[in-house]
Amino acid sequence: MVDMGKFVWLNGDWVEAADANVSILTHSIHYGLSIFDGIRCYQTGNGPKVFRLREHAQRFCDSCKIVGMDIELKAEELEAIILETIRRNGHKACYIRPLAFYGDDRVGLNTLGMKGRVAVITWEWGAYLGEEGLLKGIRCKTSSYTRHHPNITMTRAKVGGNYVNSQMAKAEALADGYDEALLLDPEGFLVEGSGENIFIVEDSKLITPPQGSILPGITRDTVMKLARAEGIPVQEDRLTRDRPLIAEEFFLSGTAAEITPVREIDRRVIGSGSPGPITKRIQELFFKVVGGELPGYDHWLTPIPPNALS
Ligand code: PPE
Repeated sequence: MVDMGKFVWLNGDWVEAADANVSILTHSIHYGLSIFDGIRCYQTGNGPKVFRLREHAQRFCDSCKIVGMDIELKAEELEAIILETIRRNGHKACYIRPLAFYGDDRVGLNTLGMKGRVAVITWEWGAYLGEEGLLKGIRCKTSSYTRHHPNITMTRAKVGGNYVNSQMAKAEALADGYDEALLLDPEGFLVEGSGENIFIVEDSKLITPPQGSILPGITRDTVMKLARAEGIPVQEDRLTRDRPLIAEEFFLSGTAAEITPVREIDRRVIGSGSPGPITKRIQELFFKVVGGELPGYDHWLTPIPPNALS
């Protein structure tokens, strides 16, 4: 069982987590059209702070717009609801899951005119790929599943249904004894993990796949900005699946996965087999930033006000 915060915001009210339930005819359960995002709130020296809340709230609203789901909520309103949910639940650090879905007002595929319902759920979530993974690196498998073409399902949007593909890839990788799956796009270029963006280090430069079929991750953007500020060159380039095998370093980025080093892909050891200097430096900078310990990045951290909704 996931240990949720005491209250969930559901359609305009805070309800106890145990009572935050939906009908069996909930449209999104039947047809997979839901929108979600994932945000982390970190403990800092000055109380809990939400990392890049503005960007996550905006992406959530953009995802709804992309699929034509009307949630009657602006990004700023969602931000206030998220902050108030964290305050009510008394979290010091947590993962935040805004969710938009179609309810039980209709069956059938016609969603025109339907309104999206919204929930904000929080829970405490440790290292997504394990503490040891963060420290020593994980083992990945190139998946037999292909990442969506953006004209099949729109990949900029965090649509629940898009994640059927990620779940297949993840289950396959785990069943085969790996920790995570890596996916190729329909043209055969390596683009993403099942729930993370990817970076390789080549000639001491960071290289990450360009926008296309990827979810343009907020952690990906954070890594690119931190690296450039540190004087580490960053390039966007398409990656054939053989390129990471001979890269110096490889890591994954994501809200849940944070900065997770990869030590092995398809039974080939990457670099020295343990996290390399650039991965370690990026990881260190990332945790300093989210912990409020690096000057100059306060604008990425939102404190929890006494009442965000007043
Ligand atoms: N690609 C995919 C496919 C993806 O799902 C995520 C986040 C990212 C890249 C990284 O995006 P960002 O979080 O903005 O840096 N995946 C979320 C879901 C994890 C889950 O298992 O649930 C997350 O990290 O919150």
